[in-house]
Amino acid sequence: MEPTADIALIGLAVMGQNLIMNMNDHGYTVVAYNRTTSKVDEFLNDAAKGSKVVGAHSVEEMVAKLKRPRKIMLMVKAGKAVDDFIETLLPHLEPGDLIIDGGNSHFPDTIRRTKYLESKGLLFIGTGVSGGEEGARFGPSMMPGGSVAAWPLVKDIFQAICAKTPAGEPCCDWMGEDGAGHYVKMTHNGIEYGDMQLICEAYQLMKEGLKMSNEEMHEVLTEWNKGELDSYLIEITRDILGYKDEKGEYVVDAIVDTAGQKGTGKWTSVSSLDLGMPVTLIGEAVYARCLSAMKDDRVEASKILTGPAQGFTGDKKAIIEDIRQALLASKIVSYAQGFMLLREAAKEYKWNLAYGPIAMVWRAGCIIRSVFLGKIKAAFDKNPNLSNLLLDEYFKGLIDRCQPSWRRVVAQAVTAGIPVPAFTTALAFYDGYRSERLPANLLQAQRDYFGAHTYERLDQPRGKFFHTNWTGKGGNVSAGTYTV
Ligand code: NBP
Repeated sequence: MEPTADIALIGLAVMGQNLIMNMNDHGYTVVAYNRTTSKVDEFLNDAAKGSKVVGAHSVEEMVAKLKRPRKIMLMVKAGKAVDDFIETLLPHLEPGDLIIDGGNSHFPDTIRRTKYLESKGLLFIGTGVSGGEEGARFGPSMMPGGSVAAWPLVKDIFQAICAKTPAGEPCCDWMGEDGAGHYVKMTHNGIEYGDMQLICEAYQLMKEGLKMSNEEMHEVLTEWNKGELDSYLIEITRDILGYKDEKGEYVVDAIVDTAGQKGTGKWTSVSSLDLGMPVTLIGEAVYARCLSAMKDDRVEASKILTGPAQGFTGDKKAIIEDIRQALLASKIVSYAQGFMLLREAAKEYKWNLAYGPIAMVWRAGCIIRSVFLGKIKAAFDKNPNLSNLLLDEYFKGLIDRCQPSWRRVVAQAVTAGIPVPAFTTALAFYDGYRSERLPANLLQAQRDYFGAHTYERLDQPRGKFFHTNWTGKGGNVSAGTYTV
């Protein structure tokens, strides 16, 4: 029988099934396969009933149904399952065939898999897919990277099924070599952690500082979502704050205050430390989840440790506007840090990342989609070499405008004893980044004092190192320079 299918998809859980139906809607013939093959029949008799989707009950059958070069997309649990499937597929494929991993894989795995499969004459793509179930079904944001020669093979399919910006541009573009796509997706998730934490801090300030009801906060977020903060996460928070159960009680109030995490925020923070990039807001967002998870300790500590008892003072409406502006300014810092990380990763891993297209890919379909990302895209379109988002005219103007509010909110929160780690770290970063001189001169002196680590001098060329015998007891031998 002549092979007729355009692509195969392995992994019939929520993401896989929805992506298949999305591809089907766009005219592609998809072969569906799953480790537990009974799920193939369930799918064909349920969601895929009446569609062009064909099933396979073995890898041989699946491969036989595919047009050459074969394109096989994995939507399985990240980690060992991906490696196991690659090994299972290998004997059935031939040079030029393509394996795509659409799961949330860690980028070093994607780098390794690209090299491995290319060494066997095959092509590999690791693609971030964002937007959850609904995104997969009706248009996700997609971030593919891997074997460069693989992109033309899937470009049409991916750009057909992905989300589109309000201007109609596809939210899927080639990110770069080997792990670039999964790195960009990881950074997306890290930024998502930051955005969520910032919104939670705004909520805490209104709830604890201003003693506002859910209904009042719901109304405030409804307003926020009409302006500069217009985004998916503000929209769902608005809806959550207004949501009551069948007994007429707010569900949000019944939820235990311990946050879960699946690791992509941690990966982003670890990578930022590896690359020496101060991505402080995402780091604080990860730690805030960790602190929230220490519920029993916090309950104990709350009975022992004290803090100020006061709420906020001042005009409520003005403070709400201050909170909105503090949120916006902190968000700018978070995205500036995220793009700093991408820039450094591009250098380290030799990826040719394009920042405007990355902002465009995140503009719709994904969890961090927002009007704000349109402004980021415009900033990078205007200057593709922009070294930091904070230096773009539009964002500089916004920060200038929001700054007084931002400082007032942080000061009020600190005075009232309300924890706002993301708001405060964003402001500290901003103040650090704009400082010509930081106290690291003293730090270098300390390092030289106890470890003879040497320092550079302001009155001498950079790269020339000096050591002082601070106590008169040490020798003049200095430690070798090294970077940690
Ligand atoms: P899951 O992450 O729950 O994975 C389920 C699929 O993996 C099933 O097809 C299952 O087969 C297969 N699988 C497992 Br579990 N262990 C396997 C193994 N050792 N060997 C072969 N297959 C194995 O599904 P999902 O939520 O649809 O997510 C798929 C991927 O997409 C994941 O990497 C996820 O992180 C990523 N992702 C998910 C979302 C989301 O919102 N859910 C969003 C974005 C990205 P079985 O049926 O035989 O058990």
